This record gives sequence, C-alpha cells and structure tokens, in this order.
Amino acid sequence: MKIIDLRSDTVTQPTRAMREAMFKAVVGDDVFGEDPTINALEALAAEKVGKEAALFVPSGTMGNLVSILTHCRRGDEVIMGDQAHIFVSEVAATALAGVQVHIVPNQPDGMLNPEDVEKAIRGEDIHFPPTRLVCLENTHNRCGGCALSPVQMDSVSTPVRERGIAVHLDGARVFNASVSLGVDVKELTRNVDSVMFCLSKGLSAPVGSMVAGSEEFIRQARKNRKMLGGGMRQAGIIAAAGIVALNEMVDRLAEDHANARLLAGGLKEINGLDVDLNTVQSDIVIFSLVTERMMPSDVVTGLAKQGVKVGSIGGRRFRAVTHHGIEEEDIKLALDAFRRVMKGSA
Ligand code: TLP
Repeated sequence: MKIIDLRSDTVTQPTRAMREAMFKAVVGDDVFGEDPTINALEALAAEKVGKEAALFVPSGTMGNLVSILTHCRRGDEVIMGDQAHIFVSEVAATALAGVQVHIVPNQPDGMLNPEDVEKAIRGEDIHFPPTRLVCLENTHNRCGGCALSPVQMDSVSTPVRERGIAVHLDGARVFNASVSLGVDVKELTRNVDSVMFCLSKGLSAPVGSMVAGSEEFIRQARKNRKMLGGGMRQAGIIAAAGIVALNEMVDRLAEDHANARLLAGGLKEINGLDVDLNTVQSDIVIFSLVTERMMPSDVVTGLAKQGVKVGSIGGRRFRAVTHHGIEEEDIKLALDAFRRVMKGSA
C-alpha cells in the first residue's frame, strides 16, 4: 500500500541533487569558522533574506531560542501570539532564556492586532518586566498556514520598533509566505530585526534552519548557539543540502500550495468535515470534524489504515501538509480515502 504522509512537510526526503552535493561537500571545523560549505550557506541565506549575516542552526526550535537569547536578558518580557509555535510547541524553550512570555490573541489569519500589542508593552514601573521583543510568525502554522502580507507585518513591526523594541520573525515557512503572496521574501523580512527560517520543511533539506540579522546580532547568536551545544564541526555535509534547498526548491512550493487548495476544496465537500478555505494560503490545511458520530481518533486511525497519515492538533481539529513528493494524484487518492472513512458518518 502506498503511504501518503501528510503529517508535515518535515517528512520530505533530500533530493538527488542534495545527496550529490552532500557527497561532494568540502568541509572543515565550523566552530573555527573553517567550513567553506557552511560559510557559503550562511552568506547565501543572509543575501536571500536581505540581512547582513546568517547562522546555520540544527533546528527551528534552536534558531528561535538562540534569537530570543540574543535579543533578551533574564527577566525580560517577550510578546507573541497565543497560537505562536514558540509558545505552543517549543517545550517552553523560552524558560531556558529566562524570559517571560506575554501572549496576545492571534487573529484567525495569524495576525496580531497592533492595538493588543501596544497594550501589552509594559510602561515604566518598578513592578514590571521590560518588554524587549515581539515575535511574529509567517506563514502561521496553527492558523492554517496563512501568509501575512508586508503591510500586515509592518502594522505590527513599525510601531514596536519605533519604541526601541526588537521584532523576531519565526519564519519557519517564510518562503511559503513569499511564494503564496508573490512578493520577494525580503519584503517580509525588511522590517524585522531577526528571522529564523527552516531548510528542512517544504524546502526538503534533511536538517537545519537559519537565523539572520545584523553582523553584531549574528556574532552574539553564534556564541549562544555554542552555549546550547549547537557548534557542529564538519556540518558542511548537511549545509550542502541547504544550499540546494535555497537555490532549487523555493519556486516549486507553488505546487504544494496548489495541492493544498485541491485537498481543502475536496475536504470541504465531504459530509462531516469542514475547512475554512480562506486560511488555505500555503501548504497547510487545517480541517475539523463536525459530526458527533465519530471520534477524532477514528479519523486519524481510519485514514492510517488506508495509508493516509494526517496529524491531530487538539480538539476536533486536524492538520494535513502538502510537500515535495506529494503529487496531485496522491491528493486525489487521499480524498478517496477520506470519503471512505467518513462515509455514512454525517
Ligand atoms: N513545526 C513542526 C512541528 O513542530 C509541529 C511542524 O510539523 O509543523 N516554527 C514553526 C512555525 C514551526 O512550524 C516549527 C516546526 C518550528 C518553528 C520548529 O522547527 P524544528 O522542528 O526544526 O525545531
């Protein structure tokens, strides 16, 4: 039975070009700054997102933590959305940075209301922690992969930065946002102080994420990465795949987005399921079980028996993610499996 794995775009396999680049990679000790492949990846990543410098990190979680550690001191406060990946799904890594998280509600499209952010910023008071950082997320994972436009991002970032508070972008899928909106990724990163993006999601590299920012920020971030045990020696072997990811795998994200729309449209037609089609703007489809006749676990296990894997994200909600290796034909097969599982349930 063919397995159609829609749990995440993290399940992508490295391409042939990546494996060849990995085989041939010239490597050195990166803690000494001597891995030419990592140095090339860091220069390429910085250039792509329009920042002075970049740092290769093993994961998105470490990239976000390194960024928070670099912006903040112990006892500072960081504002983010209540659906932010950093808040919900990073094992409270912010605790390791000694910061306090101040959540404001995410709008259904992943936005933060600028007025909510403004109100959350602490005034001068001996009792209050200083507000040091605001974190945005684009595309927004738990908000169905919505892409925030440059104008939306600016409406939060500009007033915050005018007050001397830094903005960090969890851009795990910022290239999906750029492709979805049809804007250069630099438009989404120009008004943030730091950005983390992942090479190992839709871009299909086997390992790794990047943090980008000013020269000085990255110099300190490099030290914080070392503190966390993220100094990786001859990691050019994996950075080589990251270079291929950035050069060859960005434009094709449009195929994943088209497949996500196809999937969402099909799910919307199935009795017992619902999808907010407005949120389907990239590779993520969040859908709900709207019949009481089935338990959420019946959906996941029923589909798994038919070779289709989706993720449960709490309550009666699920997530399916399209990615390299999932073709239009697979979406049609997946929809057939959904129809069989849901048959007679509504
Ligand atoms: N997200 C993963 C899982 O953690 C759920 C996924 O399958 O979507 N920011 C965002 C917005 C993310 O979606 C993720 C990973 C991360 C950060 C963390 O990246 P990694 O997994 O590399 O630590």
